[in-house]
Amino acid sequence: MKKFLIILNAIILPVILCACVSCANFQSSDEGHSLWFKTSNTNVVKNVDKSDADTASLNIAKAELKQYGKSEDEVELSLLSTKDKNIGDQGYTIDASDSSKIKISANTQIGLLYGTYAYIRNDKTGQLKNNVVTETPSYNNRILNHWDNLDGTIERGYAGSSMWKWEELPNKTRPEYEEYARANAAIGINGAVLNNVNAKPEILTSEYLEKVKTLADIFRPYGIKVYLSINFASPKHLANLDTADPLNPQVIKFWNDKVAEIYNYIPDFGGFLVKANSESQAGPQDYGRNHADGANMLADALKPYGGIVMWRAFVYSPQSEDRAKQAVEEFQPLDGQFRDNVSIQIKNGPVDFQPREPFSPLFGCMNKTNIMPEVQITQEYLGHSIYMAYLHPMWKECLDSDTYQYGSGSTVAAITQGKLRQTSISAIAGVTNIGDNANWCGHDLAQANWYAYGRMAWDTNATSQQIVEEFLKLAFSDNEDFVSKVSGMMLDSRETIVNYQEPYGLHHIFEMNHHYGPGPWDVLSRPDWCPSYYHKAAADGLGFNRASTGSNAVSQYNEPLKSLYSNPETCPDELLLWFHHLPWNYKMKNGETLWNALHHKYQAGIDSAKSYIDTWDSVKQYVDNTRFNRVREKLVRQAKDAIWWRDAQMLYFQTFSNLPFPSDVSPTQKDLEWLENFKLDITNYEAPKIEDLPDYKLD
Ligand code: BDP
Repeated sequence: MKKFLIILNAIILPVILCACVSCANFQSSDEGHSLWFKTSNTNVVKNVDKSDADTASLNIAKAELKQYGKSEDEVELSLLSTKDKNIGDQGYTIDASDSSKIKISANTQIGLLYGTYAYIRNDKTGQLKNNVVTETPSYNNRILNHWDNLDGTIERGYAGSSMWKWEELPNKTRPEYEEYARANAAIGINGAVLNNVNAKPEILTSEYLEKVKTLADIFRPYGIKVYLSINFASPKHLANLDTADPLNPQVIKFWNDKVAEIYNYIPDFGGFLVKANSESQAGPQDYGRNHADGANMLADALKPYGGIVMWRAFVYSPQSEDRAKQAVEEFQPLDGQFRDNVSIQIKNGPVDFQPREPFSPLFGCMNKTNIMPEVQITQEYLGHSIYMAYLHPMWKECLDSDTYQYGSGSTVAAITQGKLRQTSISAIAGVTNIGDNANWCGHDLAQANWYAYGRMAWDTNATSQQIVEEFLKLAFSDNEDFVSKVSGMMLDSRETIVNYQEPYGLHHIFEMNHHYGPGPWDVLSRPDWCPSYYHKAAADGLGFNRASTGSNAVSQYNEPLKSLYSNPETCPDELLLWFHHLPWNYKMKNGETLWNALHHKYQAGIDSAKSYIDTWDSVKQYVDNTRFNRVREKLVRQAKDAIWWRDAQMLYFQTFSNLPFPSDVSPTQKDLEWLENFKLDITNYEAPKIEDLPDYKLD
């Protein structure tokens, strides 16, 4: 018997233990639905009493701690009776100096909820410090923009259909609504614009407002306010007025009445997001008025209730010689004319969410107007839900950019957070990548972008590395080998996409119908929708001349950037062809010709994309099979696409450069004629099917 026990100890137990250790590395195969919670069992939280607004958020916080296995003796939540100014109305203090009795305190319930999520996150990811930490958010309003249409499609959405089942609401709700709210609260997101910026007037009918109210009621205990995108011509569609002129008394009355109705349904409604006079949307310019006239009319209607207007600066017209200049041209002259409850919502770059753009110069030239950044979480220009692209480095590049508006240190983040001048709105917006797919975001690793957006909006100083490591530990595994390998490839992924799609400042060279894959040759009805408008490939070279000899877009930047960007010798390599048109044999800083340097960047992109497959294979043991296989299939496709991009761009450019491919790059697999004739049959509401993509081989 004893002998048997010894054998058991020596052989069998280690095997069992070993099996359990490797079990611990595996997540339950829930198709990634549980996001950063590791378990989709949310019953404890769902079943808490949320009927009383004064205790609902606190009850959720308590339930989260319970679900995490902590008693009230181990972690104490205290609502401060004397307000602590340093904490504000969203912040919290975590006192972990005594690890047997953690104290979380805040001025508000929602502060306690955020503190609870932060405590759990820090504890799970090994970041809990044995001291007292107070945290407040970088931006007060951390908003998701859903580009969801009322018919269930999502503009530029690649994770299925809209989560909002309008046809079922308000009578039927889905568990996902609350799961969504919880997932957001856990990363600090506190606002959601529910519908597409290309808005249908119907969203403002009472029928829809009742549905919106139902969602708002579910989100409220999690601290999430609801906002709506509006169609500027709504008074014409909904009230049969023959105008939507913002100075017309009947139009003003329409909006005042509508806003009163909305607040009747939703007392804490956040406000409106407006896309006006952009891409055929109605706007004040249709009536000879300007953006301030339009925004202020809406702002006045919202003001008594505390609502805000987020007025988008995404404007361009076919007449403009350089689309990149138009936002500054239209908005800068209006600086100081906007109400204090208006914020101008500015895309990170001056064109349109390209894999790399310089920051929009509009961030550095408004002195008396609230402005806020808009980033894109959905991967419209970065491979939809097929490419692995961790986007935090791209957004942070913009937020950390120095505009020099008030001297050195005038970063986009500091300006938009109101650190350098008086502002009355502190907000940031991110266009979501969420749909009704079981894993929410299409690509399992694209959840990292939703996560990173929330964490960044809360803390703009957190590094890309810290955030991706947190995500991987929370959503996959905290195994060190796994985290270091996968975070490495994710941190690198955006630059890899820049390299194989549009290196050295090239931009907007997509198949223009759906923005997936290359289309440098595309010809469309509007010149500013054609790739050739942006790359300007010709016998004499490549790139857009935005220096003083060209469109002079450089003049919209403050010194020293204006001089730096003006001269190709000092312009950063990564923005070279954004600002300059240069000969094919232009000598680059590294001594290569432009032609060869382009080749080598594409090749670097191809090589990195291929290497991600090996990296992923090397962590197979830490990932459940479902997610492992799904991600792998996409990584393989991404590497093939990298070659496709190179073939298309460089063979097309070769028709102008007439130069040979260098001998040290991998061979092309398709010819130009084949590539030009290849067409993907998809709309701007879906990602392509992998089997429909060009047949490429990886060696
Ligand atoms: C572009 C998209 C388009 C959006 C537009 C916008 O291609 O679908 O409607 O931005 O931001 O990137 O309004």
